[in-house]
Amino acid sequence: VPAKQVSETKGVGNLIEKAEEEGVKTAWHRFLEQQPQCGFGLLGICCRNCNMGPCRIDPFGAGPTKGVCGADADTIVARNILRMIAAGAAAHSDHARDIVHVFKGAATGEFKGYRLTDVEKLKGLAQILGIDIEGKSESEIASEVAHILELEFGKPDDEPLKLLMATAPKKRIKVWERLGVMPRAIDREICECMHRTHMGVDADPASLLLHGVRTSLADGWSGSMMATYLSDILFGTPKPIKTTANLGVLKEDYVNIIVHGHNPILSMKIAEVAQSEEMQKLAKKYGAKGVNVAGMCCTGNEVLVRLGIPPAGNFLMQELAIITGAVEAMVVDYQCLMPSLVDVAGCYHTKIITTEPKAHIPGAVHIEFKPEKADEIAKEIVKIAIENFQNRPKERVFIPKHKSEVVAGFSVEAILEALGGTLEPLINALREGTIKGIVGVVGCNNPKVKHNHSHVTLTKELIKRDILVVGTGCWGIAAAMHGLLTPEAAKMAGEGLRAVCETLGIPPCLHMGSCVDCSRILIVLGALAEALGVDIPDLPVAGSAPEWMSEKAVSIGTYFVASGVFTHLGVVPPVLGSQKVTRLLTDEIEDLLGGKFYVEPDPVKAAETIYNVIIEKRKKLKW
Ligand code: BF8
Ligand code: SF4
Repeated sequence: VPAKQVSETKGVGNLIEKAEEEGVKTAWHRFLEQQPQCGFGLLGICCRNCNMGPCRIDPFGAGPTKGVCGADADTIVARNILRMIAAGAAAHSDHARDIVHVFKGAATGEFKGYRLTDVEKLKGLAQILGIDIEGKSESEIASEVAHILELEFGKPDDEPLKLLMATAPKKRIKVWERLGVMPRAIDREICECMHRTHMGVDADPASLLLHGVRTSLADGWSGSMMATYLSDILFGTPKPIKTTANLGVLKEDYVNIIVHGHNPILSMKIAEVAQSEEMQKLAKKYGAKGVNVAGMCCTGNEVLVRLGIPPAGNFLMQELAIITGAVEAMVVDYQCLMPSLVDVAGCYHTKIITTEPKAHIPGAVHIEFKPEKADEIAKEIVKIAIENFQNRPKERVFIPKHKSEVVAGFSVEAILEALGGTLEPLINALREGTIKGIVGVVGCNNPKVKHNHSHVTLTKELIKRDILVVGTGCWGIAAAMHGLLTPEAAKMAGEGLRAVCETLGIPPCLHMGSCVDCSRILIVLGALAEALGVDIPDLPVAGSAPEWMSEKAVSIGTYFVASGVFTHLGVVPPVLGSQKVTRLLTDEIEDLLGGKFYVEPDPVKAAETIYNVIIEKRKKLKW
């Protein structure tokens, strides 16, 4: 692997070289081994949905144009995309289900390790859900909220999702009603995706994609929304918090524990327990100066925005963290965990600790995390890490020293506070053109793209054009590692945005949290639209996933589009095998929903186009 060229981020190249010297493979090596990747797969025209297949469509029309059952490229591509949306929505929403469970246990007092931290937010949520809170205790209110939210998953009626109705703007709801895509229950829409894509059910690409829209709406405006709301209530609503990011946050003389995955239920506990005096003392007994917790991926974002735990890296850096030789344990829950972690850890002393009944990795140590015994289990895990410090081969440790300053934790509440309590100053800045627009940049890393290059380049190009960038997920960590999340980064912004940031003391790019926190972006969009009396497609805003890879990103992209947002993808989705589906997603869907997908791998060109779209929208608003 050309180590110095695969990433934009300092330290990555050095660790890839270290990996090669030590005979360790990373995602980049395996990506090369996979070349050339299957053309049918890339175009989305292979189907394995029944055992008459697998079937492949000849993209040049010289070979078969239909599968054994008669499904053509349009049907196959649409079905495959729908299954991606189903998986993405399932991941976000199942995560939400686990949080509701803990929220309920915290409310009743059953789960002693958790409590209701943000009671104001709880009351606000209860009220928008139509619960009368007068004279009720916190615990009663929370139990009623939990009851409504539990039903979001599988309520049997055809009424729309309650949380969506409570949070989405009225004008949007009308659009969805007209199209017949109002989601009824989260599990039901996901289940229906599987049913429709079973052999011999829905063959119409438009009908399939519309159900994809419905499923993604269930994710964004209910599943993910719920995960964000309840995580805030349990662990506190994020406020701007300072820390550092990149591999340099690992400490040579300390026991290093990395929390990786998505659910804060585990990571918040590990962070809390690791920082306890008892554990710090124990670490000293084993010859370390203390215990140091660092984050990876979205659970890293959860503890970053609430506790200021420094992220050691984003998705493509999970193996590299182990390759430093300085990590005693990587504690994981679910999603975005490379099974290779165990192989890499096998070359060092690192223990991979899986904790979720739904996410085992062969070769890992499995310690099941149970919320009723949260403190005990977290302690057991932290102890394993501490005891493992003595096994660290010191001569093999190499921690790149790079790290950047970060200010993260811009929840909607925090943004409002920075603005002085209302959206008015932001709306005025937008109207006057001091800020031209707002773009939500989100999503993963993908070895098809130079690591973090598209995230960073696109972001810089946007802020240069006076566009405020907000975002989540692995983008947030990329931006953090590249110094884009500090108030000083305002110097990289255009004159207008720079002045606004300097007045408010905020960065030109606002880190809003993990991927389920894309729901925070939806709330901002809804609030802006309602304040201006327009619909989301009228706003000078856009979305982008410059380096996306996961099925969750497909669901997010789809609910952005369905919410009326012009959405850029920096990596080509597997749809090009069907002109019809490609046209639907990148063009015709706009007439129905006001948003559409735009695919452009070059981040500079993408920024230019996004800017032009925003200027067009401004013109229509007569701004
Ligand atoms: O949920 S951005 S690589 S860590 S999928 Fe995964 Fe993508 Fe990172 Fe978070 Ni989101
Ligand atoms: Fe082939 Fe149709 Fe079966 Fe798919 S569902 S594998 S296209 S026969």
